Amino acid sequence: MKTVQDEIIGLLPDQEQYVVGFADMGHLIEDQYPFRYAVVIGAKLNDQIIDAIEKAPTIEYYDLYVQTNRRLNELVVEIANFLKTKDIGSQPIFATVEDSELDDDYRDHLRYMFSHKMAATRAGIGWIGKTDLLVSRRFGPRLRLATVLTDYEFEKLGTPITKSNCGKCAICVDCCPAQAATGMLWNTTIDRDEFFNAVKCREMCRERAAHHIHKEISLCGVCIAVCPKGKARR
Ligand code: B12
Repeated sequence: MKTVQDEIIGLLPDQEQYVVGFADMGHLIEDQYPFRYAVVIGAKLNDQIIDAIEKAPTIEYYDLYVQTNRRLNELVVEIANFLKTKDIGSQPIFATVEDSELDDDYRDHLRYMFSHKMAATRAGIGWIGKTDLLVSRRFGPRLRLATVLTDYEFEKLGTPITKSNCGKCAICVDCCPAQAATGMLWNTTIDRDEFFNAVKCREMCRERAAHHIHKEISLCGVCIAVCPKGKARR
């Protein structure tokens, strides 16, 4: 008989283009959400489009970002609706944060109340790289994430990843146009602000997006493009 987990995996449109993980969030989100478990979905980003990002975002990357968010948002709603048919409580967390959800605290600290990357490390999908990206085992950082929180205890939960696997590689640190990273290796006891300056990153993202694609958005993608973990093996 198919488990709930198998059925969720079956909802993915294409197994080659998506990664899915199941996480026990323990006490990590209990102050914010009444759920303990998470289904994390990663949608692979197109290699040709990512490879074409050299120093700034391209219009093709912007279109991919919009499309991927839409696909992921639809998928997490579909998973939540499926869980509802089984009387299982859940809440989809979208890939993007709407402007209406953002308060002054977010603008000052650039921290949203739910981190997809945290759910992804707990699900065993990957680790946090030196420029604070989720580096997945399958697609490197070339993926966007969305999550469904639930109170259903899945049959097979992922094994959490608690430290970086980037070793001495510092390509993303050297290539970051904002010089936002210190090069320190991540582990679960280190706060983002100890190794990554999100304010510098955001300023550069907005400057480059305005200049190169004429959009008011925080878009860059250089750290995604240069990571050797995600590059297609040719
Ligand atoms: C705010 C935000 C930004 C801010 C701040 C970025 C930042 N690094 O914090 C700004 C505007 C600068 C930004 C920029 C970009 N962003 Co952004 N952003 C977000 C958003 C909305 C929230 C992130 C957040 O709250 N950060 C706060 C810190 C504290 O959390 P965190 O960085 O997520 O991760 C920390 C914790 O998770 C912790 N952690 C991980 N596992 C565990 C386990 C335990 C036990 C503990 C205690 C901690 C822990 O480790 C991390 C470092 O401390 C997320 C969407 C979301 N809801 O998650 C997207 C998101 C992080 N952004 C994303 C992307 C792709 C970008 C850009 C590349 C833009 C672009 N699309 O071109 C750039 C570059 C970002 C970079 N190098 O980090 C992707 C990342 C995908 C990936 N492969 O990692 C996300 C997940 C969106 C998505 N749906 O996929 N972003």
